[in-house]
Amino acid sequence: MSMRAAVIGFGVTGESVVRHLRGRGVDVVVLDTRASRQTQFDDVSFMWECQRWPGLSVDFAVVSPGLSLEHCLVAGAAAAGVTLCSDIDLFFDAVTAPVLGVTGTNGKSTVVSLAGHLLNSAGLSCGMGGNLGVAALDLLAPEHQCYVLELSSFQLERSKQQPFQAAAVLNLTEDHLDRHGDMQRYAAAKHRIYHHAERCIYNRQDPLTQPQDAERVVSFGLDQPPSTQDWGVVESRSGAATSERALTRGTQVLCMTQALPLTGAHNELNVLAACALVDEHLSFTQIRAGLGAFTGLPHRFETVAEVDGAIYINDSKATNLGATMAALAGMPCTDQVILIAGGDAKGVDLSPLADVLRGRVREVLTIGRDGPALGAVADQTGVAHRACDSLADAVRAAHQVAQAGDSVLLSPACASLDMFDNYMQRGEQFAAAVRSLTANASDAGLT
Ligand code: UMA
Ligand code: ADP
Repeated sequence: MSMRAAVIGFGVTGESVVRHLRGRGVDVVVLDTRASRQTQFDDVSFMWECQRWPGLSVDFAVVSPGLSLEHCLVAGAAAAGVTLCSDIDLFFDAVTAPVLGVTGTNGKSTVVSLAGHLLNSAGLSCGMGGNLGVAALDLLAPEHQCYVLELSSFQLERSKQQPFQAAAVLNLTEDHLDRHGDMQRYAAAKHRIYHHAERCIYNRQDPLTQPQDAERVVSFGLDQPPSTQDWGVVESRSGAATSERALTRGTQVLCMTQALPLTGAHNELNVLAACALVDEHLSFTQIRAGLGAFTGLPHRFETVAEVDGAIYINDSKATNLGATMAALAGMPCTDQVILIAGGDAKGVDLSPLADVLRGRVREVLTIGRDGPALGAVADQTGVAHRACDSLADAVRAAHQVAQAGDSVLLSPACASLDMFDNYMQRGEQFAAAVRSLTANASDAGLT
C-alpha cells in the first residue's frame, strides 16, 4: 500500500514538497488555512481554509517553515500523534552528494551565494538554495556534486537530521523573537545545524556561535587565526605608515583584502566563512580565481549612484539591527553618513544602535511604524533626526543635507512589511527615488 502524507502550508516549500512526494508515488493531502488558489496538481487533495486538524490518517506530515509549532494545524497534528517533519528532513533522506549548510542572523544569502559561486566557478556542479529562495527539494538533481543550503531558524527548529559535511553559524544577534520567544531559544534553533555536522564552522568574535561538544571545529574572524586550520586576517607593515591586510588560513595567505570586490568588514567575515566552507573541495588557486568575479547580491550594501558628490547605498536587506550596525560599523568615523531607517522592528531593543550612530551619522531620517523608536535612540546620542512620510520623502530630505563625500545609506534595521510588499520593493523604490534626483539634477543642467 502506498504511503500517505499531509503537507501543511502551501507556499514555496509546500509546493516543492508536493512535487517531491508525488514523484515518489506518495499520496498527498495539502492543508492550508488560507483561501483556495489555482494549482497545477490534479492528483492531490487540497483542504483550503482549514482551521483545525481534520483527523486525517496519514503516515507523516510535512510542515512549512513559516508555521510555528503553536499554529492550529501543526499543534493539532502533533496532538493527534502524527509524525511531523520538514522539507529539510526529506531533502536529507534523498540527497547523495555532500551538503554544506549556513545559518546565522545576517550574511547567510551572501555566504551561500559566494560558496556556491566558488564551487561552480571551479567546475563543480553545485546546487544552492534553501531559505535563499529555491526550496531545498527543488535543487535535487543527479548532476550536482554538492549542495550549499541556507537554513533559517524556522527550518532548523523542526528538522530532525542535518548531516552536513560542513555547517556554519555566521553570527547571532536578536531577530525573530516574535516567533522564538527569547534569544536563548532562537540561538538553540540555530545551533541545531551543528548537531550532526562533520565540520562545525563558527565566528570566533561572536561567542554565541561557538559549537558545544563538536569534534572538528574551524573558526573564522578578523584577527590572526589561532591554528593552521582557522581562517582570519593577518596585518603586515609594508612601509613606515601603510599596513596591508591579508586573508589567511593559519599563516597561509589567500589574498590581500583590497583585492576583494565586496566592501565592508562584515563582507570580509563573509568571505572567510565561505572559504572555510569550501575548503575541502577547492585549492587556494581555485578560490582566488572565483573570488574576483563575485560582486555581491542586490539590496545588500549596494551602491546605487553618486549624486552631487554623495554616494547612495541600498542596504534594504538590513531587516534587523545587527545588519544595520554592521553596515555603519564598517563605514569611516567622520559624521558622513545620512541614515534612512525604520519600519517594523519586530519587537527588538533598538538602543544598541546608539553606539554606532555617534561620530558616524550626520542625521537619521526615519520612516515607518518604528521610526519614532529610532528617533528616540538618536535623541540619546545627540544625532539629529527627522520623521519622513515616505521613502521618497526621506531620499529628498537626504539630498538636501548630504554634502560631497557623504554617504546616504538606506539600512532600515527593520522589516519592510508595514510599508512595502517586501525588502526588494523597498530597495527598488529607494533606487527609483535616487534616480529621480539624478534626473532632476540633469534636467536643471547640474550633472
Ligand atoms: N499558511 C497557512 N496559514 C498560515 C500561514 C501560512 O496556511 O497561518 C500557508 C500559506 O499558504 C502560505 C504558506 O503557508 O503561502 C507559506 O509558507 P511559509 O511561510 O513557510 O513560506 P514559504 O512560501 O514556504 O517560504 C519558505 C520561507 N519562508 C519563511 O520561512 C517565512 C522562505 O524564506 C524560503 O525562501 C522558502 O520557504 C524556500 O525555502 C523567506 C523568509 O522570509 C525568504 N525567511 C525568513 C527570513 O529569511 O528571515 C526566515
Ligand atoms: P541573510 O540571508 O542572513 O539575511 P544577507 O546576505 O542577505 O543575509 O544580508 C542581509 C543584511 O545583512 C544586509 O543588509 C547585509 O548588508 C548585512 N550583512 C551581510 N553580512 C553580514 C554579516 N556578516 N554581519 C552583519 N551583517 C551582515
